[in-house]
Amino acid sequence: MRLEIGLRKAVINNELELYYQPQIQVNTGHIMGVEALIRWNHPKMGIVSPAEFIPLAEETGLIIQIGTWVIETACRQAKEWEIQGYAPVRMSINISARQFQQTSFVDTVMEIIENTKIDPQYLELELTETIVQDPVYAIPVLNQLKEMGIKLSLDDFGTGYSSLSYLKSFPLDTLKIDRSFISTVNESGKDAAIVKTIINMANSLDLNVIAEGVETNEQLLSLKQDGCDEYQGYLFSKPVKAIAVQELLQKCM
Ligand code: G
Ligand code: G
Ligand code: NA
Ligand code: MN
Repeated sequence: MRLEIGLRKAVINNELELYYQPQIQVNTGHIMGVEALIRWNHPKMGIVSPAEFIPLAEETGLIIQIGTWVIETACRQAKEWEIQGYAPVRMSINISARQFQQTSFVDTVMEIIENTKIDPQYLELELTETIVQDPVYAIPVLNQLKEMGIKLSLDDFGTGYSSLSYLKSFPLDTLKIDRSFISTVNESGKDAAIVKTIINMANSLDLNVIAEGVETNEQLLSLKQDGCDEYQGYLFSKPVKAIAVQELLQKCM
C-alpha cells in the first residue's frame, strides 16, 4: 500500500528515469539499438527495481500513465540523439499486457510519434508472449502498429506457450532469446541446442534474433558460431543513463 502511494507520487515528482541497454551486432560490434528500462529513484529507498514496481503498476492501473511516460520519454531521447548528430539506432520499449489491451493504445503511440517526430522505423515495441495470448485481439492491433512503420519484437522468447504459432501469425520483426537459455549455453547441451534451434528458425523466418543476458565471451562466441544477429548483456554494457549511451555511441558506430 505504501509503495502504491509512493508510485503515484513518483510519476508527478519526476522520480522515474529511463536507462538504456545497447543491443550489439554480433559480427561488427556496432550498436544497432537500445532497450529502454525504467528505474524508480525513490527518495528514501533509493533505486527500486521495475521487477518490484511494474507488477504493482499493472495491478493498480498506474501502468497506463507510466507506460505512456516511458514511450514519450524514450522517443524524445531518440529524437534528441538524432538532433545531436548520432547515427540513428533502434529504440526498443517494453510494453505491458494491460497497456497493450487498452483500446487507446494505438492512438497513444501514434500521437507520441507525431509529437516527438521520431522516425517510426527506429521505434520497436517489445511484447511478451502473455501479451499476445489472445490472437483475435492482438493480431489487428499488431497490424495497425506495423502499418505505422513500427517494429515489433517478441521478448523472453522460449519461456511462454505456443510460441511457434505466434511466429506464423504475428507480424514480428525480432525475436529475443530469453536470458535463461543464454546463461547456461556453455554448460548445458540442451540449452545450447535450444539456442541454436531458435537462431536457425529465426534466420529461416527472416526475423532479427537478439540474445539477452550475454555475460561472457564464451557465450558470445557460441552465439556467433550459431549465426545470432545481435546480443545485449553485461558483457557489453549494463543498462546505463542516456549520457553514458552517448559515449558508447561515439565508440561503437
Ligand atoms: O531492468 P530490469 O532487469 O531490472 O527489469 C526488470 C523487469 O522489468 C524486466 O522484465 C523488464 O522487462 C521490466 N521493465 C523494465 N522497464 C520496463 C518498462 O518501461 N515497461 C514495462 N512494462 N516493463 C519494464
Ligand atoms: O524482461 P526483460 O527481457 O525486458 O528484462 C530485461 C532485464 O534483464 C533488465 O532488468 C536488465 O537489467 C536485465 N539484464 C540485462 N542484461 C543482463 C545480463 O547480462 N545479465 C543479467 N543477469 N541480467 C541482465
Ligand atoms: Na524487454
Ligand atoms: Mn526479455
